Amino acid sequence: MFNDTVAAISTPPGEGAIALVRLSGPEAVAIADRIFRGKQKPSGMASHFQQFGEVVEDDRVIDQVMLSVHRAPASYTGEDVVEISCHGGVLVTARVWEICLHAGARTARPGEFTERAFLNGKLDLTQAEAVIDLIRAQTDLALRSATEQLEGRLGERVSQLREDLIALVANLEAYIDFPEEDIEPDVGEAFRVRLEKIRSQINELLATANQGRIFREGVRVVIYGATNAGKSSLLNRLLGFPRAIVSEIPGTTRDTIEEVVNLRGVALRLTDTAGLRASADTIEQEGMARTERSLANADLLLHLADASAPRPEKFTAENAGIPELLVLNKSDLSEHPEWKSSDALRVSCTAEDGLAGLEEAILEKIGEQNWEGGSAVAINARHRDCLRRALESCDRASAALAENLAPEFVAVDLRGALHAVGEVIGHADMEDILDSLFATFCIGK
Ligand SMILES: Nc1nc2c(ncn2[C@@H]2O[C@H](COP(=O)(O)OP(=O)(O)OP(=O)(O)O)[C@@H](O)[C@H]2O)c(=O)[nH]1
Ligand SMILES: [Mg+2]
Repeated sequence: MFNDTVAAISTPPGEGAIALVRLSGPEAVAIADRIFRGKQKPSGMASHFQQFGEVVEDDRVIDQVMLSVHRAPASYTGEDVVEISCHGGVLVTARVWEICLHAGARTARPGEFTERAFLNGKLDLTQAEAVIDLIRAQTDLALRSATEQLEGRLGERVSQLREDLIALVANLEAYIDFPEEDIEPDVGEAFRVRLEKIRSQINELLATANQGRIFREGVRVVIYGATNAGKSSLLNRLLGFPRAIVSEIPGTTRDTIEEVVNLRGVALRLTDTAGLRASADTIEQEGMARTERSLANADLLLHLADASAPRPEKFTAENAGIPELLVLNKSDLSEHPEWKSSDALRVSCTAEDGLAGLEEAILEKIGEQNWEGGSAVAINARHRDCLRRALESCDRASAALAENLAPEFVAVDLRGALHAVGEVIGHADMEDILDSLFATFCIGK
């Protein structure tokens, strides 16, 4: 528990109909008593009720407000929380907040309310992260994923995994520490099976990493092709505004340009790239090197070609495994015979033709890859890092077991795995092993 009380303006800066000033900590209610004048003192109010009144400073009324009290532990942070809804002017809101500070609160750091919620056990770490994801979500899909994470779906799966590991470690350590107790260690085949189950659970979670990245950042769609094919024109069309410079001079785009569009609830992180051609210009060469890097990290490629020109040389791209759509632009011009048998999509950026069909095709590809997702439980980069370390530790434990090393070696690796899994949800693990160990083994006899 914290012994200081923090205050912050919880609504975004700027003018609004209402702004919220929030206090959290042991002194929250006492501070509210000092600054608020209403029918009842905040300290006399029932939890989760609101009251109309005034915020005053030296008997001067600063604003008329609604104030609510949320008593520990049934509050967002798990501490006493007071929320003051004031009139949303920039100055008046700042005054109310300052008065809270004068009355004994300290300025809250960014994220401190959620940090306190986590440290007071109201949320696990995945849920705290979901709060940020929820606020930042730009599409329905990202929102759904964040909501499910906030509800604790990911946290539950990781907790289950962690409990399985704790049981395994506890069993092994009981065997090591108390040989005279004749504990049947679950070693040999049964132990291996349990460890294998844990490894496959970790692998299942790791497999959601790509999905998680797509939920949070969007599908990386890279437009590439020969110079002058109309790549920048296509980016502008899909965005709906002229973001990139378009010109008839080949080699116009030199840097990669990235923008996010929301295509029916799916976020697309669209990248326009420098056109590919042989060039002696060092800046253009750097641009093409950037194109190559974008291609390597893409989820979906849009290969754009000029329908009125012959097929460019080296036409097939070497981006193995990344789904790709071939798009022929400039369909308003007469098509070059070389494209005759091609089943590529035809569009015209200038005549605005075929673009709805292209959007359809992009969504279809995304559907094929299952990126719009059945279950929205998906890990983020931090979780992936922890889980990879956990898997490595499990692999080492497996190897130690296979080599018939002393159980101490296996235990050390399993503890490493447990620690890494605990990091996902923000758990210290020592006590839990002891609890589990003592629960299965009567030490006091
Ligand atoms: N006729 C016709 N011209 C187009 C179409 N789309 C783009 N253009 C023209 O093609 C030229 C090149 O367009 P850009 O969008 O700059 O091409 P780019 O692929 O980005 O070119 P670089 O950045 O140089 O690689 C411009 O003059 C555009 O106006 C189209 O659908 N039809
Ligand atoms: Mg361009």
